[in-house]
Amino acid sequence: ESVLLKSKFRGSLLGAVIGDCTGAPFEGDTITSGDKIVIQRYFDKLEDPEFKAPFKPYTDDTAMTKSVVKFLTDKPEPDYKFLARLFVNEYMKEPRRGYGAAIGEVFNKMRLSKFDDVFKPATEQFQGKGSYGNGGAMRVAPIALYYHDNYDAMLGVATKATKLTHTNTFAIHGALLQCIAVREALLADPKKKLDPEEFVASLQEKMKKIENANVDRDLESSSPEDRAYQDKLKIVEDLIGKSYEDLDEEVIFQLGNGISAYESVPTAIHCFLRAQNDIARIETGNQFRRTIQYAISLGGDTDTIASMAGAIAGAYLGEEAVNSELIRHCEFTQEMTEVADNLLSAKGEFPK
Ligand code: R7I
Ligand code: MG
Ligand code: MG
Ligand code: MG
Repeated sequence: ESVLLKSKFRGSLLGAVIGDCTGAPFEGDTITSGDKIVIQRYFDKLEDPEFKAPFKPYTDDTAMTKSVVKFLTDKPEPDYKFLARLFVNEYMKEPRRGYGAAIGEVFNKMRLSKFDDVFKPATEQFQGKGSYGNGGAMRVAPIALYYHDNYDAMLGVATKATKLTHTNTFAIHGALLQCIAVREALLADPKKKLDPEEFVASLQEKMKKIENANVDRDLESSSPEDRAYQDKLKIVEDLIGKSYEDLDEEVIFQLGNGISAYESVPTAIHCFLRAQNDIARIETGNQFRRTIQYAISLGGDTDTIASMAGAIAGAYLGEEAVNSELIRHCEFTQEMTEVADNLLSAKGEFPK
């Protein structure tokens, strides 16, 4: 039992960092069919034991994910001021890790106010509407792993950890959806074939509860759509099992591939589900690689969508599914394995 959990914790955090590192060179790109061949070769090389090259560096997605792990492992109770400091320290140390264009403002305000009210700066983003970026969702996996057996605590901590930087309802609900997806994947038996319809149905039911609860009524929200993610998940459901020629374009059109949570979290979930089966022009027998390679082949916010899809796939499949050459070619993967183990042992030490 705990052997499986250890493998799944490692798999999920490795998925997050490998998706980030391998996706980052393509961020913002529109991917043509020629580019898909390039991406196929790129992954073939990354899996080749003979291939020598400097590792692929990680970006803000991983920088913030590792801070979230530290927040969970280093304190007996959730301490959001501590998490804010970790985010800011990481950002000050390496501001060129590809952070979202607006988030530096939040960090500067936190620092200048000496972390007085760490939740305030995020509320001031985008004329008080709060950022709808996917920055909350991209770093949420450790919270799903840690709190997988305490669902309500998981949602509470994921909400607050997101609100340090993102207060728009779309960003918060997107982070919760990603968190729930990682948890469901963790709880699924990797030896049994996953039922995509069942997986989506469970997410739909949970998002319905969240979107109907209107706990966020008091939040400033740019567009208070109460069914936003339920509707997106209906599209994810409708896409299951489809495999016609223009499917990628349809996925991009209907689900999106952008930096908003709304246009990336449902897409990441779709990538995880579609990669349960073979995908045309993605030549690999490895489901973990297929998930990440497919996510990148959609273009747009490739590092983040691949990172989120990788975190879900890794939580389902476990560490054994991850090619060791792929691990070797990405930055911070060795450390992330240790960090995953710390996260699991902290869970025993401080049962929150
Ligand atoms: O969400 P965030 O942390 O960015 C994460 C993304 C990932 O792709 C990373 O890999 C990295 O590349 O960036 O950072 P934010 O700056 O809060 O949000 C990202 C972007 O979304 C912003 O810089 C804006 O371009 C856009 N955005 C908005 N635009 C208009 N109105 C977010 N919220 C709004 C808005 O309300
Ligand atoms: Mg990034
Ligand atoms: Mg970027
Ligand atoms: Mg990105």
